[in-house]
Amino acid sequence: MAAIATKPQNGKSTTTNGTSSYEKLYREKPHTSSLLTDGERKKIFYRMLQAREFDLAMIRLFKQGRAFGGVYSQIGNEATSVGSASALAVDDAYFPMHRNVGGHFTRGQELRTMLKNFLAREGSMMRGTDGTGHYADVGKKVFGNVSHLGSMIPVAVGYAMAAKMRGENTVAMTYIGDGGAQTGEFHEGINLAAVQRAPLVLIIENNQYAYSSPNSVEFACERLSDRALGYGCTGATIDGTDVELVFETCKNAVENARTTGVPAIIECVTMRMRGHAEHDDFSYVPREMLETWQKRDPLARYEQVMLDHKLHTPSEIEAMRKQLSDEMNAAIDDVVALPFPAPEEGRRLVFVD
Ligand SMILES: Cc1ncc(C[n+]2csc(CCOP(=O)(O)OP(=O)(O)O)c2C)c(N)n1
Ligand SMILES: [Mg+2]
Repeated sequence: MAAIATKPQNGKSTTTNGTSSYEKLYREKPHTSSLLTDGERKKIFYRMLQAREFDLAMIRLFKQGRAFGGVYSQIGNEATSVGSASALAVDDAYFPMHRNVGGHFTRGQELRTMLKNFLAREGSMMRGTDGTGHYADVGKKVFGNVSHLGSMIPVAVGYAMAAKMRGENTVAMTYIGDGGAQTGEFHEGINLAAVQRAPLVLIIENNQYAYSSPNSVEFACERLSDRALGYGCTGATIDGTDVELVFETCKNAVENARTTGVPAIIECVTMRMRGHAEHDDFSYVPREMLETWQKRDPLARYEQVMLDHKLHTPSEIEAMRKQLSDEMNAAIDDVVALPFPAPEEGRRLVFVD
């Protein structure tokens, strides 16, 4: 009988303090995708800016005591969120997680609709019972997050299987964090998708931490996309701060899933630049680590691309920021004036009579 290896075949040699093999992913010069027109580049940049402004506004509202529940910022995740969502066709289905504000905007969600949800107002898609993005908007094919980590993956797989049975030729895209990727449902879901040839693209947002747990205590394999081999799907680990690289990798995965039914695991490596939510001071994150990742800010990187390619001038970008922030402030003024739901609303639709 062959001896069993006594060392991990492929174990991570270090933690995520800046020296693991993930470090090799980062390139000073961002990728330029031949699949994008300049008009599409500008749209992607705009969505990233919009997502950042939304986050900054929500952080302000939280500090003012005007936002309820957790405020989960996606700062650091804009390239992953917007780049991946931009790879979908309108008829494809989108199952976002809690750091995908940019993806909601990319799917055409209106600012006021988002704010009504996030500020828990009566008449919002979640009827004011929640202050995040758990809504579903069937018309836009956005099926907002199931809170239990991992549980949305089998739901998205089910959608992809149903779409295939109906002959729709659509793809389902969903997300999971580095922490959520360690749940049983991650494994069951991706295995089922592979066996059923269900067109699913699963993005792992590896932002280094699950709440206060670093990658080093979450998994022992080298990279999370290595799992693709074990399940019989395609896989890639990429720099999640490089939006055109994210877009191109996802676009290829989406079209491959559409034509062959083979699902994909795409691990986007980035950094959660705030606490888990705004109540968390994230003092457990080494400050040098944040400084390293600050230099890789996905929005700043793409802003530089806009300038280098002469797609925008600095003053145009400033004007865009001002316009977005003015729109945000006007929308906040309107939405905070709306009533909250009656308390009984919380019990409605929980059980069927
Ligand atoms: C099954 C389950 N366990 C715990 C939680 C509480 N929880 C919500 S988000 C979170 C951290 C998730 O980390 P990760 O998956 O890396 O995503 P990130 O927040 O870093 O984007 C935890 C523990 C939950 N929602 N579901
Ligand atoms: Mg995480």
